[in-house]
Amino acid sequence: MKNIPCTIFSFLALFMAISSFAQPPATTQKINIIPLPAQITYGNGEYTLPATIYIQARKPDELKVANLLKNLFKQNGKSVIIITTSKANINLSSSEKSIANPEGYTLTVSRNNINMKASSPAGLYYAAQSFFQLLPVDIKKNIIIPFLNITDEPAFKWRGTMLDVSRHFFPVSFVKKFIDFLASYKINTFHWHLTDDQGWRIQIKKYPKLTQVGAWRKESLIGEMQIQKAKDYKYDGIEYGGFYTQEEIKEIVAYAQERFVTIVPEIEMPGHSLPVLTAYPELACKEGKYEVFTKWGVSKDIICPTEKSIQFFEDVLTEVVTLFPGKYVHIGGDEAPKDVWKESDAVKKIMQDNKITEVEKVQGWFNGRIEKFLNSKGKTLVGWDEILEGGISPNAVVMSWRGEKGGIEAAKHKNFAVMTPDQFVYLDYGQNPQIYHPLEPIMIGEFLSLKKVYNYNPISPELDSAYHPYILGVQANLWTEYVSTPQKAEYMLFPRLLALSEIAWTKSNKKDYPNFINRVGYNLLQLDKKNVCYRIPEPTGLDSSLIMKDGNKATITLSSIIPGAEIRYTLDGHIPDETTYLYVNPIELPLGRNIIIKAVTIAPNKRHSVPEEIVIQ
Ligand code: TNX
Repeated sequence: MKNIPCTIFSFLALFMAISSFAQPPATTQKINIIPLPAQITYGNGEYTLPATIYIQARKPDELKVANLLKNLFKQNGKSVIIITTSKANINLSSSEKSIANPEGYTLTVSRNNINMKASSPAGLYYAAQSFFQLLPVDIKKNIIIPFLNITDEPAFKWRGTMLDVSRHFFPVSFVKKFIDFLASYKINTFHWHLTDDQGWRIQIKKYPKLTQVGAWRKESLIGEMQIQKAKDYKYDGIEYGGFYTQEEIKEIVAYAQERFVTIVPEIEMPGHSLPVLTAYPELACKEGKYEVFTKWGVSKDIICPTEKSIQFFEDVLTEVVTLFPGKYVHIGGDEAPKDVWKESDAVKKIMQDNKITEVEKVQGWFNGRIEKFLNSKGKTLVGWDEILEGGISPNAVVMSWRGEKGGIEAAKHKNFAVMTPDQFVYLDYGQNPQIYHPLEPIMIGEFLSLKKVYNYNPISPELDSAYHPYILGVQANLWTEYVSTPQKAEYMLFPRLLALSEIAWTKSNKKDYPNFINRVGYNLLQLDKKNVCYRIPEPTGLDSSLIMKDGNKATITLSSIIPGAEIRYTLDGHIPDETTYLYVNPIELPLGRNIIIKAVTIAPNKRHSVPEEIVIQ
């Protein structure tokens, strides 16, 4: 049976909230901020917040941060008074001219008080995010924070995460929770993949059929498509869909702005656009009846690049740019096979009129038209790396997904690029080296470990330093063919999103994986407080390189990165649970008997990891 993560999780969380919570003793508590700040120095001693906490704030943005702190403290039984004079326990300032980077900040905890300083509202907000992570998991008790001095600023400007809401639709409440995730880890860009073959998800007033028709598919494919033969595909027979009204979009945009997250909307063209053709078949090169895709993959039916289609997208984008205040608009551009274009008289005519000799280049011409329009609205075009193939303008931003090649090529042409190579940052890839593990939920057939995300450096060694400034940053993508619920999305995001935040924010010369995973463990406990269905990491130690063999015995040392987690194991092939052996001390086993040892982590929230196993020979 497939493990459906977290179905009972909300009950457990409720239970945990009222029961005593396992947490590391205060003495072992370290500084666990993710992403790791640029610089931390420690003092000698600790500051204890009093029962009534005074927070100083003067300007409106300082007051906003003060209220964030106040809400958190009040929910935990503390009283908070916001004042404008400087005799407070916590002082906030967002007009500290000496802090050059607008997203940078300082945070000091000293004998007298706690100070958070920045030169802009965003920086102050990030100081507060770091402060939240300094707090103990249980802040109902005394809040004791070690004396320290943090000076921090980001490595990259574009720290992004993409959510695909086409393959599966996510409610407004989850989109907001997703934005909260980004904000907590200082990820400032939410790339919102709003349209694809399987559903159009944004209301466009001029073209109501886009959502009346295009937001719904007749049914969905069952199971992992990549391991089935096309003739065996089965469908569930259940109509599926949904979309965001413009009112909802405005609400989400405002929500993101409050948290210093910029939304980059993506409207795919000319490929991945079956809902457009279903609603408005006159935009196809070939007459016919089109259908919103019910399976995954790439459709050969793409939009015909005619004047009518260009007008259509200009109309759509006119509404899009009024909804999203950010500078960037993503037009997709990936996976657009030209089979239909090759046969089309309309495309032949476009090629003649514009002296284009290869059909592939027609996409470049089409993108150019759209880009001109976006530029006229003050926006910058972003596209997947396929946009390079048809030729791009000097202003377009390339999102490098088929490895790093596209990003490197773009930067060498002095185009800005965002690195999002699939093999390092695709969070729809599985988290178990055994891809089709029976206890993992269904997912696309690739493996991407936490460590691999963490070790990725967005600045390729192939790139000469003169081009480094063209790498705007890095982004993780959550495609959702196999991610049908918010819980599953959380399972795929965490803990790997923590690694993404760190490679986006922290300079790469600070890389230290053991230090990172310790901080991850502590952060997972904080995620419990937010009801997040993260994937429980397996125990470490069942790796042949870590097992000590000596004479005729093997010694196995197990550990979990989650503070307060239990490890349970079996030696008889059964899946460990609460009733099997509790790991206390290193396990000694005789060699030469082929003993299978299986172990699971049982987190303080009572959820179990997938078992890890090895045969001791
Ligand atoms: C490729 S990444 C796609 C998506 C899929 C994804 C699955 C990109 C620009 N195109 O349409 O969802 O792979 O991993």
